[in-house]
Amino acid sequence: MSKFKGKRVLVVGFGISGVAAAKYLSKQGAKVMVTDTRQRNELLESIRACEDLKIEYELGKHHEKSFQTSELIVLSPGVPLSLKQLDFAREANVPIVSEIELAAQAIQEPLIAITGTNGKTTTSILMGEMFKADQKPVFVGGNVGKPLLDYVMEGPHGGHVIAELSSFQLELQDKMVPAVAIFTNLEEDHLDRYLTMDAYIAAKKRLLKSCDRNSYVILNHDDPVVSSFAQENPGKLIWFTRKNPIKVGGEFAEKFCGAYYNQPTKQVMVKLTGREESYDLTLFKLYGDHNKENLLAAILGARLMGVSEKAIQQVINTFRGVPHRLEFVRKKDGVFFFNDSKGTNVMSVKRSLCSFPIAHSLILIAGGKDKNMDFTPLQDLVRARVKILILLGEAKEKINRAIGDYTETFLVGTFEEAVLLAFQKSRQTDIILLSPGCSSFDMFRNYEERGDYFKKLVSQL
Ligand code: UMA
Repeated sequence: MSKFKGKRVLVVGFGISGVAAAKYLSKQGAKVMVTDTRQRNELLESIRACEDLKIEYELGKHHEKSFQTSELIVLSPGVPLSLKQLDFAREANVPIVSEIELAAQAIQEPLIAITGTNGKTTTSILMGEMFKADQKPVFVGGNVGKPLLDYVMEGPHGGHVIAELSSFQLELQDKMVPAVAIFTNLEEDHLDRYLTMDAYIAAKKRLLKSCDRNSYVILNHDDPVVSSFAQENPGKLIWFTRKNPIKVGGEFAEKFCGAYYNQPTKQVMVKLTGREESYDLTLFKLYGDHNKENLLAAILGARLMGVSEKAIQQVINTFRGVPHRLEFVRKKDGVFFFNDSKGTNVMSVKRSLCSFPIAHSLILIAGGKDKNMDFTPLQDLVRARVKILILLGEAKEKINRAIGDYTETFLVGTFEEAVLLAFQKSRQTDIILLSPGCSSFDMFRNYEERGDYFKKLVSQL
């Protein structure tokens, strides 16, 4: 019998994650109540997804009493732990878990968990493609958009589970023991939720702490914060780096176990056992050094879980990228349009700006909802690479104060104006790049909706 049978469970937040939790628990016989600050008419999609289940709703507001009287609370990742109603639950000793934690307790298959500030979605999807190319069953979910509980409900595939995990999802993670844990990089993000960078890093580190001695821990040697995790690593340490370890020298070179990019030959070299493998990147289509890092991490995860060299090379040759991450949209009158709507923090904008050959002039469209970010680190790059900066959204004034003086800058009111102005100001071979550096929630439901809208406007030009 399910341990949830007859239990009064409160699901907080009724988005993608909350719907999966409500469905799963209801099917397990729990008495599920869902609470969301949004009104019924704003949640119709979620309600429809659960219409054949017996679920109670408390919408428009979170009531303290429901938090006190439940036997279990499942918190959506977007709901902060500082929500005051949760204090009533804590006082009443009601356990608070996440959808990810519920899934981790049910998943029996090897779990490959991927976290970091940037690159985790591309790494997850790229690695998933490698498994598929090798005919190995795989589920790719988590922050990438598919709840892990969907996998549990669909029934096990008997393969591997690749989970992209955000800091929000890791905050309540407790019992998961990954077969592989990957840390792509750690840079400033979500400082509207975490008061300090240390608090953000601590949330990410929960993944490291959940590893045991059998877990493979894959760290980015080129990232100072991530590489410092090696000191606390409980598992088997594997590195990836864009530099040849011989150049780093010392013990790192002698004992190197992992993957690196060999610039002169344009090859990825992998050394996990005595034998060194190489992968040719001549046909690899993704722009930017950061995508080489994502590829290195994906190859390691796939190889450690038994994916063949042939399947990996096949994916390297054919993978065309992930929507909304430096996605090529269209060439119109000699001008190239790229959608990087997933660029929701300053470092990801930086990476995207660095990804294009210097010969192109860039017109950057940025702005959205600020996450308490410092935009000044973009100053030099904007001066060097951005011909025109077009700002919009809630954060436009703040970004303008930080970087507006470093290139010709325009502030606009709508996306339509932004796209039109960018196109009017462009010349042949220019690149028009949407890379907002902010979340989308001031104007859109999510970054996908923002990116899709940008692509629609571009296609109508
Ligand atoms: N809500 C409340 N009370 C609150 C706050 C929110 O009721 O105090 C409600 C909102 O009204 C809304 C619901 O909670 O109805 C939204 O929940 P959510 O924000 O947790 O979003 P989901 O739709 O459940 O999607 C979540 C992840 N969202 C966030 O972490 C913000 C999705 O990541 C993830 O794909 C999905 O679960 C499935 O795992 C998105 C994301 O933006 C892509 N992630 C951040 C990022 O990548 O930067 C971390």
